[in-house]
Amino acid sequence: YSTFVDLSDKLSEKCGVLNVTKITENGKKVRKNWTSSWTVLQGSTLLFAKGQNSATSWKFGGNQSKPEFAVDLRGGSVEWASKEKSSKKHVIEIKTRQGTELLIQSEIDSVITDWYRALTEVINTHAWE
Ligand code: I3S
Repeated sequence: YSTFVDLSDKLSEKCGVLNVTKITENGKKVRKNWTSSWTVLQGSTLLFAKGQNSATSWKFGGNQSKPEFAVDLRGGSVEWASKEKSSKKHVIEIKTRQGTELLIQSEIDSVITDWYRALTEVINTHAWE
């Protein structure tokens, strides 16, 4: 675990494993499907890679390094999800300008708090683009 922390500190991007589900796609409500996903914040793009070896292949450019999906955070919003959105603890709701809504969650509150901070910073930085 400490190796992982050391590695991610050296990368300019933020990354880690989160639980993720889409709730809306292109403005339409979709069925929740929580999955554990390797998550990367790269500039103003948030990328998700599914699969067991996502972390390794992402960093070392393996053939699974393509993201499962990616969202552009510019012009979007981030907030703590209300109880109506999920019964889980520590859930963040992300809305994009393109009409996608996602929930991301971690059982570890320091982890999700760091993500909240990072995402808020990106959204504030790119608010007027
Ligand atoms: O908001 P919902 O519909 O109560 O979300 C829950 C369901 O999506 C449920 O799946 P199915 O209804 O497809 O079987 C999930 O297993 C739950 O995890 C969802 O709720 P939470 O509160 O965990 O986000």
